[in-house]
Amino acid sequence: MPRSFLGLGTNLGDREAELRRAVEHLSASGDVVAVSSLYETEPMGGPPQGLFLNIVVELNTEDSPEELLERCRELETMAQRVRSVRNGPRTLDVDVLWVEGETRNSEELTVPHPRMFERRFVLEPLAELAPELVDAQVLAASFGDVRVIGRL
Ligand code: PH2
Ligand code: MG
Ligand code: MG
Repeated sequence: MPRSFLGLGTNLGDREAELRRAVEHLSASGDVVAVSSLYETEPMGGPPQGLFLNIVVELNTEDSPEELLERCRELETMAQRVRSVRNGPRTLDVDVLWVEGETRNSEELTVPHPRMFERRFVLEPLAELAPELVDAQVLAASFGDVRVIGRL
């Protein structure tokens, strides 16, 4: 079964509850195989804003990148995400990071995620679940402070 990785982030509302709800909803499909540690992370880009919580979730699924994107959007809608400022505060952001054997380059969807290799808030949790996907030098050169604060 192909491996896929989603990145989840939140810095508005009850951040842990948002992540827990999203993981529970994903898990209902039966294809969640791993959840990273819980990271508190420095906001990268956008206006001055509060610290994020970030995790990476691994799925074993035949879902296409487009189907995964649809699942991500459904989770964001459930979290009543409002899109105003680019890279601004959000109750929940769910991104398709990497899908085994698949690449996309469309207006709607770029896979692997185009900015994942510069963001420590993605690479650190991803490296926990799939160290072979994260080059040590790329990780060392990535940006933003992150720290593990526990597990969901
Ligand atoms: N998401 C962004 C932009 N900046 N910074 C952190 N720490 N965590 C995020 O999830 C995040 C961000 C765009 O989606
Ligand atoms: Mg994002
Ligand atoms: Mg997003």
